[in-house]
Amino acid sequence: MPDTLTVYGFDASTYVRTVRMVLAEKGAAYSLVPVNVMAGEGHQPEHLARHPFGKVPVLDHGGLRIIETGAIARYLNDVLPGRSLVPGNPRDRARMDVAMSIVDAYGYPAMIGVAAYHLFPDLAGGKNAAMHEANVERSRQVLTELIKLRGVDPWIAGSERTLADLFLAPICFYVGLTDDAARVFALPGFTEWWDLAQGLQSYKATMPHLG
Ligand SMILES: N[C@@H](CCC(=O)N[C@@H](CS)C(=O)NCC(=O)O)C(=O)O
Repeated sequence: MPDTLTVYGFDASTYVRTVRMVLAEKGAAYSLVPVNVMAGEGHQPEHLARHPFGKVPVLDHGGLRIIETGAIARYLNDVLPGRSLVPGNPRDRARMDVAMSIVDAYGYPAMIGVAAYHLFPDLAGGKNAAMHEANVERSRQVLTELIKLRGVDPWIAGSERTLADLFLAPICFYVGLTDDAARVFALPGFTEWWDLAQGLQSYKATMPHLG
């Protein structure tokens, strides 16, 4: 019997959704064990034993535990059959890695900041207008750099979808729910990518159930 795949996390998490999109792209069966970090469950001893920094996702594959979305996504891409989500050529692979790093380091904090301002301000420490404007500007800067990286290609790192697209799409989903979507997304070339990303089966199949 093949080793089972278990993801610890919750479907509203953008990072968890990236991992779920990889699994959906590969057509892999897995179970999602709920850990709602918004309800403080990430810092319960049971979860800290899985992830010392109290974050989701965590992957368990037949007893092998992996944390950090980039590492999980690359591991799944390596071990699961199906079309690779990592470019075979070094040039596009570097573009993908740069994009994933930009999304992780600068995109997530700013764009989730924009979403939190509208959707869950209490969890983000209240509404701070100055910080919000800074997050909008930062989000636009991040998307501008990613569009530049994409160049003439349809996807961020080339002619096919890669992990970079699967990193960005779940975060754009939340910005898209807010009144700031128009100004954050009003960048030349963004809509073409966003339309493609929203059309992915793996995107549609992992829509979070927001209460
Ligand atoms: N660097 C981590 C970031 C994961 C992350 O920030 N996950 C969020 C949910 S989208 C989380 O667990 N937040 C809980 C917290 O910060 O306490 C990764 O790549 O997996």
